[in-house]
Amino acid sequence: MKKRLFPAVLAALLLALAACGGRQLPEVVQGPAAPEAPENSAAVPNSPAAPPEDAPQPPSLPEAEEPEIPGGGGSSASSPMGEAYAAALEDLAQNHLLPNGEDCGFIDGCDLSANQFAVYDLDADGREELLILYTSTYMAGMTGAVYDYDSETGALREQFPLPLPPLLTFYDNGIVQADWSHNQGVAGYALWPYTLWRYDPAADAYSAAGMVDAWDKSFMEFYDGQDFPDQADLDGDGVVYYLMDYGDYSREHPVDAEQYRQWRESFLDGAAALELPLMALTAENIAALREG
Ligand SMILES: [Ca+2]
Ligand SMILES: [Ca+2]
Repeated sequence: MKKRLFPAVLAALLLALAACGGRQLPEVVQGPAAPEAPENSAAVPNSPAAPPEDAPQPPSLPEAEEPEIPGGGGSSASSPMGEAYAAALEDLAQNHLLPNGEDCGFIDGCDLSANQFAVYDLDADGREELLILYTSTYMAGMTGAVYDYDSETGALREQFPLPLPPLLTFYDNGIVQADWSHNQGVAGYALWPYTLWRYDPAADAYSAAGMVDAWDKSFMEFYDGQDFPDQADLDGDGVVYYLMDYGDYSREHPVDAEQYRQWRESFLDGAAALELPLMALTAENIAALREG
């Protein structure tokens, strides 16, 4: 059987390229074994069965902006908070340590400036958080994290209960879409699975609101002991969705596109994605945080 490049691997390669500027990362970026694929559904270039143009693309990191607007709003500059964020970023750039002291697993030779940060009021609580998107490491170690500054203790506090893959979209109503680092199931090109997180003002933290995966029949008709659930595919497009509570993965209850749309809208409610002032992790950009 012809070897197939799975979306999971594509995303992994994409992240690795983003992290290391084309430097080859061998087995470490490929993740666990992916399911077998039909012979003719290859995603390699020039394949007759290449995905349609409107198929979801493996997630990628957005481009960092030019460094003329450090701080993304500026009010943190020269403040104790800006100083604390700058110190944390220095520790990240120089010692490869996250603000919680964890080692990032920096891979020698990776381009540090491919990592990104932003200082921005992500949760609309009136204070700017520090967002870190760290990719100069193995797939499993790539991290997206949000830190708030505690003005009483001077410490940084993580706003997510765990590190996430650095594939985050922040919406202006406090919802965050966190794309999974792997698309190893049978969603094919219909959907990139993700978890939605919701900001809780009372806790000043994000909590998981739900997650979604899909099954694309054109990708695979039989999987994991199951036939594709045609009875749930009401619109007949060969795609069904699985709406799940966080941490409770199950393919027991397939639904169709309309129910998925309603589910997503129940969280997003017309919210718009924030355009974040992402900066490359460079000494200049960190210094600019201090200098204001
Ligand atoms: Ca905030
Ligand atoms: Ca369908």
